Parts: sequence; C-alpha cells; structure tokens
Amino acid sequence: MRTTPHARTPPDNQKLRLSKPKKKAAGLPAVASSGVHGLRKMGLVKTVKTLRMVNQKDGFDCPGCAWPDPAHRTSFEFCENGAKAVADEAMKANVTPEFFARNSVEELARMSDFELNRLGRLSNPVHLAKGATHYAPVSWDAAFEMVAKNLNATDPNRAVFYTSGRTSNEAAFLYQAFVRAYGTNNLPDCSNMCHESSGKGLGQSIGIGKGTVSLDDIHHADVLLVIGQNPGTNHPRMLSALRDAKQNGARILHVNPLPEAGLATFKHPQDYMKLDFETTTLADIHLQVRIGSDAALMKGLIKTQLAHQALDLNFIKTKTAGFESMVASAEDTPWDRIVRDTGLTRASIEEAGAMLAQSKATIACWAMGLTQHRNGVAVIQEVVNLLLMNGHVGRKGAGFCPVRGHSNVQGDRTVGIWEAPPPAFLDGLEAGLGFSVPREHGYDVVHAIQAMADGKVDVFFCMGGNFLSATPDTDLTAKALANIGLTVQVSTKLNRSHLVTGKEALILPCLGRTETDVQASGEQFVTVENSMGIVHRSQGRLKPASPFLRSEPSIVASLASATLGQTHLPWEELVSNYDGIRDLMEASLAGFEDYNQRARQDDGFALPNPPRDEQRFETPNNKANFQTHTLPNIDVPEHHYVMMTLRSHDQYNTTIYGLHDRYRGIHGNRRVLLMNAEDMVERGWKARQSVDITSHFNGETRFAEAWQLVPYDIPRGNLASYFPEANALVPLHSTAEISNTPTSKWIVCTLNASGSLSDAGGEEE
Ligand SMILES: Nc1nc2c(c(=O)[nH]1)N[C@H]1C(S)=C(S)[C@@H](COP(=O)(O)OP(=O)(O)OC[C@H]3O[C@@H](n4cnc5c(=O)[nH]c(N)nc54)[C@H](O)[C@@H]3O)O[C@H]1N2
Ligand SMILES: Nc1nc2c(c(=O)[nH]1)N[C@H]1C(S)=C(S)[C@@H](COP(=O)(O)OP(=O)(O)OC[C@H]3O[C@@H](n4cnc5c(=O)[nH]c(N)nc54)[C@H](O)[C@@H]3O)O[C@H]1N2
Ligand SMILES: [Mo]
Repeated sequence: MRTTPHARTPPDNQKLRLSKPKKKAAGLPAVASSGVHGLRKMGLVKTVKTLRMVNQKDGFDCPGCAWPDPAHRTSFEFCENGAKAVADEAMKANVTPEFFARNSVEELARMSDFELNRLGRLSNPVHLAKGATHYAPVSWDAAFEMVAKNLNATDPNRAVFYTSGRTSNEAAFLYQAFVRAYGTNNLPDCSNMCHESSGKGLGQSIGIGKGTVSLDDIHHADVLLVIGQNPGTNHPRMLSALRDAKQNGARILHVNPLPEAGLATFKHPQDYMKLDFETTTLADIHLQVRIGSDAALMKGLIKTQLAHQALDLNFIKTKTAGFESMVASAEDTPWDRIVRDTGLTRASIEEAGAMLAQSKATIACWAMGLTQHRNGVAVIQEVVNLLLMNGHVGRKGAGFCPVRGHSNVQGDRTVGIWEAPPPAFLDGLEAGLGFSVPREHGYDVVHAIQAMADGKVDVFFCMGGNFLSATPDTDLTAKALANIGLTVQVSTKLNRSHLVTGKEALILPCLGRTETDVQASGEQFVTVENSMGIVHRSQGRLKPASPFLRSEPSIVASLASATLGQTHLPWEELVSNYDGIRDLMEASLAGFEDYNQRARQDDGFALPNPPRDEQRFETPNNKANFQTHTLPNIDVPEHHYVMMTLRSHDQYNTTIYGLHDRYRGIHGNRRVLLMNAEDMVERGWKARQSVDITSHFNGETRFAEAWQLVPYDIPRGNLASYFPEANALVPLHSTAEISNTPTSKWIVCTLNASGSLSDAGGEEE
C-alpha cells in the first residue's frame, strides 16, 4: 500500500562553501559554464549545433526567459542560463517504464529536486494506479480514456487545469478552447504567482496589463530604473541591452535590498568571444532598500519630482486623471517615515530624484521584488505614478517594462489562459470558436489549492510546471493534492509533482521547445510572445528524446476528442496542421489579423499596444489614472525578521541545475539563510550556524529546521532564502491585495539556533 511521500524536498547534505560575492556578471566563467553544462549533458557536436539554433530566425525560442531578441542577432544569441535550459532539455530519456519499475514513488520522493532533474527526460506515458507503489506503462489511448472518463463523471467546475509558461500559443489556445468547451474557467497558471500584480496594476492605471516598451526604447532611454530584479541571473540578455543603453548615455538606478552582481559590472560573454575585454559599470546608483519599502521610496521620489517641478503639465492635464489626490498623498507622507521604512538617507533619495528629474525619457523595469508583496499591485501603481508625472509613456525611450519570467507566460495569457477573463475577451472567443463559453470566473492558483483542500476538486490537469514545489505552503498543498481523484502532469522532466499526487496519477511526457514536431501534414512550428509583446515563430530542430513523446497541441486534441468527441471543434484535424489553430486564433483574438502570414515574418510582429503606440489608455475614463495609496506598515515585532525567497544562479524555478550560486559566492548547499552580519552578532551567531525558521501569519506558524547562516550584505532585519526549499514557510493565504499573488518576498519569521528549545522569537542563546 502506498503512503503519502514527504512533500518537501530533502535537504542537500553537501558541505557549504562560501566565497566573496561577485560584483561582475557574465564574462569568461559564464561562457565556460554554458559549455560545461552543454558538454556534460549533450556532448560536443550537439552542444555547438544546438546552441547555434537558439533565438535564430529559423530556430527555436530560448526556453529560458522572455527577454526579446535583438533585430541583429549574433550567431550565438543566448546566455549562460539559456544554454543551461537548452542542455537540460536535451538530456537522454532515461526515465523509462523500466526505471519506474525499479524505483517506487516513495523511493523517488526521497531524492531532492536537484537529483530528480539529473535523471533525464521522461520517455513514455505512465500510470500510478490507486494504492500502487510504482508507476506502470500505459498506452496514450488508455491514458486519454482515463482522463476523459474522470472528466465526464464530474461537474466541470470540479476540474482544474493549470498551465506553466513554456506552453506555446498554439497549445495554450487549443487547451483553453477545450477547457471552456468542457465547461469551466478553472485555468490557474504560474502567472498567478508571478506577474499577476503587474497585470492588475498596469491594467487599472494605463488600460493594458503588459509593458509598453520595445527593445529599441531601452537603447534610447535616458534613465533606467531596475527595481526588484536580478537580471544577471534571471535575464542575462537584458544586461546587453542595459550596456548598449549606457553606451548611448543612459544612467541606471538599481533598487534592491541586495547588491546583485551584473548591475555592478558586466562583461558581455559574446564580447569575450570577439576578444573585446571592455567592462561596463551598469548601475550609477544603488538604493539598498529594506524589503517591502519600495512604495515609501516612490513617495520620496515623487516628492523630489514636485520639488524640481519635473512635470509634464500638458500630458497631466490632457491624458490623465487623479493627479491632485496622488500628489496630496505624497506631500502628506513625512520624510522621516520614508527614511525609516526604506533605511536610506534622504540625501540618497534626493540624488536619485535629481537624476530622474533631468531625464527626458525614463523606463522602469521590475520583476518579483515588487510583485510578490502584500502591496504588489499598489507598489507597481506608485512606480507608474512616478513616470506619469513627467509623461514617460508612449514616447521613445520611455515607459513600463515588467520583465516576464517564463518564455511564453505573456503569450499564454494573451491567448486565453486566464481564470478571470473580461467579458469582451469571451465574446471574441465565442465569435471565433462558434460555441458558447462559461462566464463565471474560475480558480486562480491559491483558490485552487484551497478548493482542493476543501475536497472540491476531482481532476487536476497540469500543462507543464511543478505545482507542488512552485506553490506556497508545501505541506498544505501536498495534503490538498492527496484529496484529488486523478492528477495528470504533462511534463518533460521528473519533479516532485509526479511523486506527491492524487489517488491516481498520470504522467504524459511531451516534446520540448527544442525538438522537431511532426504532425500529419509534416513538420510544425509554433508561436510565442516575448516580454515586449512581439509574437514570433519557434521551431524545434533536435531529434525528440524518445519516439513516444507527443506535442502539447496533439495531447490537447486527443484529450478533447476522448472527452467531447468532435462536437465543438474538429480537434484532430486542427493539430494535423497548426495553421488551422492559428486561423482559429485569428478569428477569436484581437490583434491577430493575418496571423499565419505575420507569424511567418522573420522578426514576427508586435501586438497592438495603445499606450505605447498612440498614448491612448483603454481605461473606463480613457485616461491614464494616477492611483493613490497609503503606505503599508512594514514594521515587525521585536526579534522578528522579514524573509524573501530567491532564485540562485543554478536553477530554473523548481528545476535545480546545480548547487552553486556563483555570483553570491554560495556553493554546495542550498539550505542557507542570508543574514546581516550585525544581526548575527546581536544573536551571537557565526557563519554556518544552523538555525530553525518559524514563519508567522495571522496567528498560525510554519516551521522548517536546519538552515545554515550566511553573513551577507542585506539590510538589518531582512533575510533571504532559496525558492523552492523555503516554500513550506510561505502561508497559503498571505497574498497580495487584488492580484492574490503569494507574498514570496514577505515572510515574517523568527529564528532559533537549531536544537534550542525555546519557542519562536525567544532568547534561546
Ligand atoms: N536562470 C533563470 N532565469 C529565470 C528564472 C530562473 O529561475 N532561473 N525564472 C524565470 C521566472 S519564472 C521569473 S518570474 C523571473 C524572476 O526574476 P527575478 O524577479 O529577478 O527573480 P528573483 O530571484 O525572485 O529575484 C527577485 C529580486 O528582487 C529583489 N527583492 C526582493 N524583495 C524586494 C523588495 O521588497 N524590493 C526590491 N526593490 N527588491 C526586492 C531580490 O533581492 C532579487 O534581486 O526570472 C525568469 N528567468
Ligand atoms: N517561494 C517562491 N515561490 C515561487 C516563486 C518565488 O520567487 N518564490 N516564483 C513563482 C514564479 S515567478 C513562478 S513563474 C512559478 C513557477 O512555477 P512552474 O511554472 O509551475 O514551475 P517550473 O519549475 O518552471 O516547472 C518546471 C517543470 O516544467 C516541466 N517542463 C519544462 N519544459 C516543459 C515544456 O516545454 N512542456 C511541458 N509540458 N512541461 C515542461 C518540467 O517537467 C519541469 O519539471 O513559481 C512561483 N513560486
Ligand atoms: Mo515567474
């Protein structure tokens, strides 16, 4: 009989080695590191061949991040971490039915995320029967019949369909069409945990839930703000754009509790190949804010713009609303509150303010350091307020740049992966698809977990991702998943979501972005949308890891046929040639005219963006709206700390490539807690001290033992740990207002020396 395996990833037992954090990103070590990852996983010939196809016009879109491609691509248009993502997908399909016969689910669950990923690609569909201890092979047809039977036996609103952001536009569009034909809007996605706050914040303020800049704008900016983002690790190709901007005279303002490498100094790895050894210092000013204090900083910067009278009065008068109340709120915020919250001096904020006041074109870039906070939506709107004051939108070199994570997360939302779509979007779908779709909003990620915990979900289908490890509150989520009748994972690699399952489970292995996709009419390409709203083609060129893999669109079509027959759409015919899916997209989605033709253009095409294209704002009052917010209280009780959860340099979300966080100088072990050295001295602790963490929320506590302390340049009272290890400490209902995004960067904690008996917050020394 099967017992529920341990939900949390087991700790790594390797020795922790610490070295001096790096100021410089990329450069020779990065080139060496991409090569090593490739060689280890693919061999020499395949490494060179593969890396030459990344982000080329006739190649595949890098499965790493969503940063756009420059118009003039070099023959190696990838970064160190993109190369790791490609090499990781190009591994052999060693996870076979024989492998599953040898290893029980319980044994596999004792392996860490790092070890699971190293096993290689999944080769065949497999089934974990009720009560079984091992996955066993199953035919594709039998698998689809099983899912269809379960779906048809329940109310559509008791089924949930998750999506991670690597899924192509074609797969995502067909998938949401199937889910809505079946009868639900239960379409949570990774975006709910990621840039949902950006979408909601920008939507209210400027009428579009996306960024408003192009790559060319970055090159023409006067001042670039980089807020709550670590591009050296997570968007390395962005550093090249920042460097180009600097060479054109731009200045960069970095707002971050950590001095992230890359913004300090940067060497372009491809310049090394061209033997250009010049180094660029990227950030002109680093404002080392305390965690969660960006809203206070924005109020300070807004005050300085008022003092400098750096205002575009004509823009404010003709294009915006709400200016007076926003200004009054900034004026009412005393400087001592701003200084206390941010931990910065007034002079340093004024220096940054002066730089902004002189700027003719400012761009604000941000990522998870803003979105994953209680006030994620409000703080983004404060950033928008700051730029709107001087009309920095819809002009060259100016605007908003939420830097997206997964390579097609933005496209997935555009084509309908959305649990709360507006009525106009659904009207368009009905017109294009020719059938009526449900109107009631579905579950987002957090609501889906609660519904599972409450026994309201019978079938859970995941198009990619690693739901268990990526979501908050790992133990609670594991219990919630165990309530479900059938869980299904469409995946490329093994992860914990295959091991902590519903009563019955299926793994359906799919082709990756890099692999050739052949359907009845021949080889297919797909389309994706990058972080700047450019839609373009992507075509895999590598031989699939196993002959038994199917493409995501083909999996959706077979599932739809098995569940609904051909009543709503000719599913099988649509996947025989993806042009058919694209025709349907053209008929259903705004801005997709001549889709098949424009998707084939070399550099793709830009989706309409009214604020960028014509300074037009599709809000209810047709204005850009200044939004007024009061500051959140960021004080915590005595002996409490605020912890943020971060990515290391050697991971892609829950996929752990290695145990090195090279730029931060942390090697060999991920179960670490970054802490201010003075805070450590105050507790009498040294480097490597083992501590237990208790998180606190609404009177509840969550506990995780044995984290090694690393003294780090982080503000006092702040801590940092790695995602996904620390997710067990993130309370499910600690979420951002409006966007409901888990507050992965705001976890209130107390610490105890490991093994000490006193309870949370005590003086255990
Ligand atoms: N190699 C690699 N690339 C990736 C990913 C990956 O895991 N690996 N993940 C992809 C995905 S899905 C995403 S969403 C992006 C994530 O990209 P990032 O958002 O850069 O990723 P995080 O590691 O979450 O880093 C958040 C940054 O915010 C800072 N921060 C935290 N709290 C605050 C705060 O209160 N204020 C300010 N100003 N800063 C704060 C942290 O110090 C850190 O530098 O990267 C994408 N690209
Ligand atoms: N504490 C904390 N939690 C967080 C975050 C944080 O900063 N802190 N960040 C959040 C963010 S920004 C995000 S985006 C989410 C990420 O959440 P997810 O997107 O759910 O997680 P990933 O780790 O990206 O998913 C990895 C899995 O996707 C599968 N996969 C890879 N490529 C493909 C493909 O082409 N097709 C299919 N079908 N499967 C594929 C592989 O099996 C792999 O194991 O996590 C969130 N969780
Ligand atoms: Mo993300």
